[in-house]
This record gives sequence, C-alpha cells and structure tokens, in this order.
Amino acid sequence: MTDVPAPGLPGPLGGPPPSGMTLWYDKPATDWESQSLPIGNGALGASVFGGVRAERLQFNEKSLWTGGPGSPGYDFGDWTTPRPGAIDEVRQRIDADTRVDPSWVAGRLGQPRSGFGCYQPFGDVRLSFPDAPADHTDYRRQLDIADATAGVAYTAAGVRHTREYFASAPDNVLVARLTADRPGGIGCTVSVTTASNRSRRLSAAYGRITFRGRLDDNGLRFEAQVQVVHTGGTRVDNDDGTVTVEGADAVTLILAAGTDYADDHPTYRGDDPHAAVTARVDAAAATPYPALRAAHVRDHRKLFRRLTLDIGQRMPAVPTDQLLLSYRRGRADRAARTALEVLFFQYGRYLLIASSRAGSLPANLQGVWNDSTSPPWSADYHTNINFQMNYWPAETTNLAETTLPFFDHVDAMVAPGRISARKIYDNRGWVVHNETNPFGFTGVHDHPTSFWMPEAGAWLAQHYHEHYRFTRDETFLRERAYPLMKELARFWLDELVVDPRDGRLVVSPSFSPEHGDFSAGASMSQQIVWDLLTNVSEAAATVGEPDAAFRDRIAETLARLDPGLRVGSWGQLREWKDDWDDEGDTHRHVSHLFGLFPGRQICPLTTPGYARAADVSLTARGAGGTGWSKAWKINFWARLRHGNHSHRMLSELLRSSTLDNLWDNHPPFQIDGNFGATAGVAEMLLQSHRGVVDVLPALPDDWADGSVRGLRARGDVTVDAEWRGRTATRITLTAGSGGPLRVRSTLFDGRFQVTDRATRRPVDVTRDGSEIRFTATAGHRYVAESLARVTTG
Ligand code: FUC
Repeated sequence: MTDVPAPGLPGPLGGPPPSGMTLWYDKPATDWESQSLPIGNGALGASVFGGVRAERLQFNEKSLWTGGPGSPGYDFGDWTTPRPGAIDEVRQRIDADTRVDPSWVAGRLGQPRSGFGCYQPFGDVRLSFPDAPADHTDYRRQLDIADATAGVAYTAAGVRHTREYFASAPDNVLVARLTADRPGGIGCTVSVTTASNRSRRLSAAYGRITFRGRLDDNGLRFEAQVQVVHTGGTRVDNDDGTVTVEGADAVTLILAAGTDYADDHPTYRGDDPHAAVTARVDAAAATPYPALRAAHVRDHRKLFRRLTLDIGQRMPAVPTDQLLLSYRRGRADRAARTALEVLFFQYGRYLLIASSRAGSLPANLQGVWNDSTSPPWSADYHTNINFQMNYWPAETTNLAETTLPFFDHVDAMVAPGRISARKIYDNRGWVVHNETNPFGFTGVHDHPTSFWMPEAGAWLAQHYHEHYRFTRDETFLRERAYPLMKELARFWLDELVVDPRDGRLVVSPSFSPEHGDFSAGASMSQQIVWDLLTNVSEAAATVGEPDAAFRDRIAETLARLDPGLRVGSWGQLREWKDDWDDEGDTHRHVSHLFGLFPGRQICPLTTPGYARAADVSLTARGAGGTGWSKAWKINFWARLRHGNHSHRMLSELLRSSTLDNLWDNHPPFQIDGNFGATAGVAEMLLQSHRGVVDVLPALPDDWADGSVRGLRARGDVTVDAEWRGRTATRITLTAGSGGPLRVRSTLFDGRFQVTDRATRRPVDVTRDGSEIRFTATAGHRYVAESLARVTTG
C-alpha cells in the first residue's frame, strides 16, 4: 500500500498523510446519510460532520429503542387469541390450489404489528466556535480505518486546528480531542441536543454535561454524560446545561451513554444507567488522552491488522468522493480502481468491528448509526437475509469475536421464540419470523409479502454451526450451538408435513421471501431446513448425542425431506416446487440460491447440474438490485467460481449503490451491503464450505497478481496466498487445530513442495488433481510453493 499525500495538504493530525486505509474529504459533511463519517465501539456509535464553526457529532447507543414492554399494545408478535386450525386451513387451501394469495394468508395468520418500535438517535454533541473566522484553508476531514480514528483539520487566521475522534471499546467511551498549534487557541461551547420524543433533564457542573430522561413511548431510561477536560484557559458551566471553554491549549471530551435496557425476556429492563455511565466517564476522564488513544488503537489494530490484501492498488491523491466518482465514470486506472476496492473491502471489516463488539446488541440494519426517530425498517434486525448478511464476513475475514453479540442476541430470542412456537404453531422448539427487535418480537405481523418466515431461526443457527466449523471450539458447539440447533430441529420435526403430491416432507405454508406466492415447499424453505438438519446431525455426532431416538428421527427426516433442488423448464433452479419462475423476473431476493450461498448444497465441483441451473437463474436475475442484493450476487458468483462475474457485481455495487462515505445504499443507507461485499471478496479469494481449503477459487482478471494474508478457513486454518497471472505461487496454512487437511489450488497442478515451517521438513502429501491432503499438527505452519517459481526465481 502506498501512502500518497494530497498535494498541499499535510496530514491533519500531525501524523502520516492519508493512506490507502483512509477515507478523506476536503469539505465538511452536510448530509448525515451520505457524507458523515462513522466511528463506533459496538455499543456506541457516532457520525462526524466536521463543520468548522459548528461541529456536529451525532451519537447513538445500540439499546435506545422505542417499542417492546411499556409500549402500548406490545404483544411480541404472538397471536393474542388462539386460532385453532388456522395453519391447517391455509395448508389445505395450498394443497387444493397449489398457490395461494399472500393477502388471504395474512388475513388468517397475520395480525397488525404493535409496539415493535424503532432504533433511536441518542443525541448530538454540538461544538460551536463563535470566534472562528469565516475563512479557512487546507481543510481535511478523514476516517483512518486502520487506527479507527476520525479527524478534522483546517487553518484559520494562521492557526492550524485539529480535532480527533474515536470510540474506544476498552474504555467504552467516545472521545474527542481538540488542539491548535497556537497556545490558548481554542474557544468553544459544548452542548447536547436530542429529539423531542422523550423527556430530558440537562445540567452542567464541574465541566460535566449530564443528560438523562425517558423515552415517551416505552419509558426506557437513558443517560449520557460528557466531560469537558481543558488544558489551559478557562471553563464556565452554563445554566442551560452547556459548557464554554475559552483560551484553551487543548480540550478533550469524554462521552458515555447507556439505557436501562437488558436483553432479558420478558421485561427487557436492567439497571438504571446512571452509575455505569458515571463510572465510565470518571475513569476515562482520569486517564491521560495519549493513554486512552493508545489503548483504543491497540485494541482496534489487534483485530483489523489480521488481514491484508494487496492487488496492486495505489491510492491516488484525491478525496474519496472524487475517487468514487472517477470509478463510477470508468475513469479510474487499475491502480486506483483496486485502491477503492481494497478500501471498500477493508471498510466492511472496520464497520463490523465498530458496530459489533461483545457486551452489546449486534449490528442492526444500520450497524450502530442512526440519525432518525423513524429510520427505514426501524433499523431493526431483518432475519430474512439482512441480519445474517451482516455477519457473513465475520469468520472468513478473521473477526470471529464480532459474532459474540449475534450469538448473545439470538440466544435471547429463544425464550420469547418458544412462546411464539407454542402460541402460533403449537410446536416444540422456538421460532422467529421475518424481522425482530431487541424486545423478543419473534411472532408475526400482517404485511402480506413479508410476515411469514418461520425458517429464520434455522438460518440464524447456521452461524452457530459455522462458528464451530471455523474455530473448532467444541465447548461452544456443546454448550451453545448444539442445544440451540437441537431445539430448532424439534420445531421443524413438528412442523414438516407430507406433500400429498410426492410423499416428501415439506414446509407448508411456505413463502419465498418477499416474493411469494404461498405454496408448499418453496426452495428456500426446504434448503434452510435441510441445512439445519444436516448441521444438527453432524453436530450430534461430534458432541455424542446420547438420545438415539432423536438421532434416528433426524436421519429419517433428512431422508424424506424434499431438498428444495429442482431444475425448471428454462434450465433455471426453481424458486418454487412448481415450475413458476419467470425468465424476466429480476426480483432482488434470490432466495432459491440459498443452497449455493450461504448454504453448501450446490457446488460446481460436486453438483454441476444444480450449479448450472443456479447460473441460469442468477443470469436471469441480472446485475441490478438493491445494495445488499448486489452484495449477495458477489458471493453467489464466487461460489460458482466466476471471478469476473463477482468482480462485476462488486463494481456495480460501487458504481451505483455506494454513498460518498462508502456506506452501502439500498437505497437508503443499509449496512448489510457493506458486509455482504466484504464477505463476497473473501469468498472470491478463499472458500472452505466443502471441507476443502480452496485457494483463489474465483479470481477476476483484474486482480491477476496479488497477495492476501490472514483469511480464515473452516477447520481453524489461517491462510495466506500469493499469486501471479491468476495462479497461486505460494500458500501458507497455519493450523490452529490439528487433523486432516484438504487443500485445493491450481498450484498443485504443477511441481510443488509443502514444507512444515516448524520442523523445516517437507510434508508428505497425497495429491488428487488440484487437491492435496495431509495431516496438520496444531500450531504448525505449512508453506506450499510452486517449484516452477522456486527454480526460476
Ligand atoms: C428485506 C428486503 C428489503 C430491505 C429490508 C430491510 O425486507 O427485501 O429490500 O432490505 O429487508
């Protein structure tokens, strides 16, 4: 990566100039959605605007939600009165008519949603600089994703002003630092403002602004405190709850925020946030700024630096919005194109670290960032693709820790989900449908084309099984993954019915997400249930499930289950059991390809017929769609081993579905596309879903030479690779756990050697075509090299 300073613009914070891992702009943001720059520590998020005379730091805390207990009419989405026979009635109609109108079904199985709530903005920290001259020069606003610091710098009246912002996970605070290169050069008033849908009390004392209240809707208590720490100059605490500093050399702001939310069914309330917020601000305010910063940067780098990608990128000396524009217009050269692609890939990793850390809720539709009291789709957890997509890059791009909030939140769905399973289906196990909130909304609403998705839980469970496959953490499998999956399996054992048409077990009513109609055995329903039962049966063997009857029941069910794979009249993979697909349909959901990605039923190497059909379906769906839909397609094409198609989808996403701050644009902003794209790039470089470490399965022509370090493969393997002319020349495999390893690469088509770096000895491998097998020892590093390269130098 080459660091190129912009002409005439020094690095704003006195450090190195913006690098390939920096988003930067030469103007303040005026629009939150497309321009503000996000920082976050999982629980807290902030969007930086960077105004010169008035700065706005819009901030969030993940648990500040309306809805749920306390909100009028909240019912968890469960049927408020029993409806005996309702599901059977729908089933019978489906058996009779084959396809049934969603509105008719919603009339029987749905109910109006009430008290679901919305993710809320917490407030804005506003800094006003009344003495700042109107004119300034050398303005820069930036976000360094390698260090997770945002910054603003400008020169006014001969003084260079800099501001730095970060969200520290170790200290759980947001930090702002204002400096100037002339002593006594800083004067500003700090205030906190908020939305009107809440009560609030604002006070300032000893340089600390305290702001607390309750949401009108559900009475949720919230509190934020901002400590203003100044070096030099004077400070005044104003009666209106603001703090003014004059003539200071430096000012540090420390902000903590919290609510009395707890992810505990049925009340979802915990302690008043006051004590914890106070303690966090006290501790951070007593820590010198350099120490706070160092702890934050160390913490971020530990995760972020695990993976590097070099595809020949060279960051040009232009602001990020201009780079994006030249990419859109096809005017960026290869070095600049790849610079944006690598930055975008790594930005997904940055955003995941910033919006998903242990101890708070998982990343929602907007990660942790939100400026609206009624954000799109409530900024909730959509479980028919979006929530899952958020976590697709977590394991593959070496950020397994970021999955913890996901697992905590899904675990917390089980208690309300059991009630929904009983009240709606009279089944064992648990269920969640199309979308959920932080308050255990596991039931249904009545929007005809998006209320019915009982397979969502089984899809979420896939992440548990994958976490085990990537980490080989048997304790996790035994104590968390398997019990959760087993309970879901019980739901499906109760729920599957015999299809009178062919005697196979099917899901009915079944609804291909947001597309429909209602039918029996839509492909996605079947593929997800296949995935769950297959994973449960593998996990049962690993943990030694003692209940033989349960094991047998799973095996019998899998044998009778319709797997949801059928080729249709125009060569497509059918979306429904019947041949209803329309060749001209470009719907954004490509649900019937679940078995291709994120599932593992369809693969060009093992099921070429279905892979061809998936290719036909995908080609028909086209290269358009919403942001997340394009991101999904990067992954699909990668699994079909079509690197150029994947790359085309990545380009489409950057060209027409990416905002200037590189947030994914559905439209509107929706973060899943960022995460899905990062996952897609990883999938182009490495796959392991078949139990084979498959190196460079889908390289595009544009990335002919390069290297990657730190990708993760299932089997607890860390993979580095170097390639030239789209062929791997060197692969390094670090085995976290021991055991048999299968590796596939075109490197093995020619002469090669594999060396164990620990013993410095060649490794005995068995080769079969492009695949080798050997037994790895835990902790050892294995290097496979092409001998062609070694001998010719
Ligand atoms: C699903 C999608 C929409 C949107 C919403 C949040 O319902 O079909 O496109 O992404 O989730």
